[in-house]
Amino acid sequence: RRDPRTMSIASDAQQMIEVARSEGIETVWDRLEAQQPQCGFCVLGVSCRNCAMGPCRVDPFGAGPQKGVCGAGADVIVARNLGRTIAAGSSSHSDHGRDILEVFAATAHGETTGYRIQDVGKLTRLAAELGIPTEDRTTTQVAVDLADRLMDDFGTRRASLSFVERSPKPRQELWDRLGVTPRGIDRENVEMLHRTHMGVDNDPVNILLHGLRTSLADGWGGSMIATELSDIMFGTPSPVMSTVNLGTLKPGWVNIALHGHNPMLSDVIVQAAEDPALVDRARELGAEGINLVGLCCTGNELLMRRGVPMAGNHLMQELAIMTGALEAMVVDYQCIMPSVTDVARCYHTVVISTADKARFPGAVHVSFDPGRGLEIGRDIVSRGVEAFANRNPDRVRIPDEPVEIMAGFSVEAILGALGGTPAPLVEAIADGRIRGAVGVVGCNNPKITQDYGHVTLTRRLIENDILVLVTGCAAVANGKAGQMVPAAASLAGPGLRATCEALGIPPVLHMGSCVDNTRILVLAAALADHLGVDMSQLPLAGAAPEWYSEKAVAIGAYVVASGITTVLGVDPPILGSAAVTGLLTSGLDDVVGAKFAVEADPEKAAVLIRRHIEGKRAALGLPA
Ligand code: NFS
Ligand code: SF4
Repeated sequence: RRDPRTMSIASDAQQMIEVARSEGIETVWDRLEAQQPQCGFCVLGVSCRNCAMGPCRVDPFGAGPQKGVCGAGADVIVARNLGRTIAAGSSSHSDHGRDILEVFAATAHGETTGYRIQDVGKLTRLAAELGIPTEDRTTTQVAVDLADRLMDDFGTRRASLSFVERSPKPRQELWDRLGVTPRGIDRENVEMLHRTHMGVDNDPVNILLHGLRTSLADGWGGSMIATELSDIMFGTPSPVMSTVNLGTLKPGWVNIALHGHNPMLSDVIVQAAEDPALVDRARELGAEGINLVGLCCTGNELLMRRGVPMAGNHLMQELAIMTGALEAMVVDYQCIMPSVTDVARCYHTVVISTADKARFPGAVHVSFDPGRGLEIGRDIVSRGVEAFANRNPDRVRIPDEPVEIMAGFSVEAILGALGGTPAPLVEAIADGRIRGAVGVVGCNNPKITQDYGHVTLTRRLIENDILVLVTGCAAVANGKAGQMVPAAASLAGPGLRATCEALGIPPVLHMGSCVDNTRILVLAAALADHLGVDMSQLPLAGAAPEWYSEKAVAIGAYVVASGITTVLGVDPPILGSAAVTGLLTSGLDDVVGAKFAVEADPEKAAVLIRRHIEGKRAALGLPA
């Protein structure tokens, strides 16, 4: 059997994989093995089931059919598949953004409980930025107008999304010239589905350009709306200490894991868990209290804003239940494996689904309604508390002690730490103390030893004086490895180390959940504007060493379309088309000033990124 050390570098995961085996419970790694060998046509992207004349596949070796029934060759099929993947990812993040926007609008109209405008300053700044009058007006009036304005961004009434204006002028002009300026968030996604219907857009380059536009509608649209309005409603993050890994579960306590993505649910649950009546009930049942932990991006949202401990990233969701110490797993949507209800059946854990658009057979469904936010939050926490009575203490196995992590680096917090302007960071980059910055983002994927890609790449970058910005599951990986506390500055090269020590910050900054990758865009735009250049000229890069999800593809596409070269650690299913592969990994550089690279080995990816950053520095005339 496979050695658990080849499955994850994290000791909590390794120990729980052994538990899974001894209990005979199937995990994501077992199912990946059972799927071998995975379909070679699909791996290369040359299979199509877009219509009922198919399904079709193109023979990558040239001996069999080179066209589908409709006549589509490998280039069109690969481009169409990629386009649909981008649309699915972009739609996921943007629909999350819409959910936040709807709750924000309802809150502005006084129709919710448990929500309020927490960051009035940010509301006012955002409104002013978008030309909404703020003087002599109430918070409510401004919020209503802001909600209206952003609702328009989802539809077809605008020629360009509101936040496109935030990108540097040369980038906006480039997007206009290429015809990829995003017009409406829903519109670009719908248009992608239209274009990839049989017999519509049969030009792979044209499809891919629209793929960039679709992704930009996420990065500078739906996701950015999610981030900005979450900050306004739940607070803009500022540096906070917390803990991470499965050791955050506490043996004598009611443990409730909040898993999924949208902070609008988890935020009211945090409020409900402080309800003295529920805490008393937990004590009555013999527990010491109620312990909330996060998983995946909901966990990141709570960690960033409230310092809630983080139980783990993507591949930890099944293992968290196997600790036998989890009373409830509360889920909303995205990245929640259907298998969690199967694992929960072997324990006393209640899985509670909350989003009407994401139902899980085997879960208890508590339909979320922001009009009764607090009440529903209490109902959910109470179900977790009652489940404590069913816990079997003999089956409780919590591996490891938690590790410390510092989170909360919003752009506002970073600029605040620098004295309100990007100047000190720009100077540190300009004189070479910091060589550049890299966003290490994205998922876990069982095809890669869990966390190895994130932790190794990040380590090599900081050792070489490159500041690392992390989000999503990449952030959790680095946290578990102890690379996200101020003391981790000692792991960094001398220039980065000195800067971090002077500011009291880690060399790896937690910027939030995956929708919060938009914070990285905003920071990149601020640096570019400060220097009077485009983002593509900056010594920056992106990396998704262990990506798995469609959302990650949309993120990669908008990061590249924004001018930041991105390295993937897992092959995207495009290699069956030399034309598409060539465009993405080389030709795109001449079009948007950035491209994709694929490198599975994080040691080699680090070298590739360092070379790229030094190249950008040289082009700007910065010291070697
Ligand atoms: Ni991002 Fe968050 Fe994690 Fe990947 Fe999933 S949790 S939105 S998609 S797996 S980083
Ligand atoms: Fe086959 Fe063309 Fe239909 Fe795709 S769209 S399934 S390639 S006939």
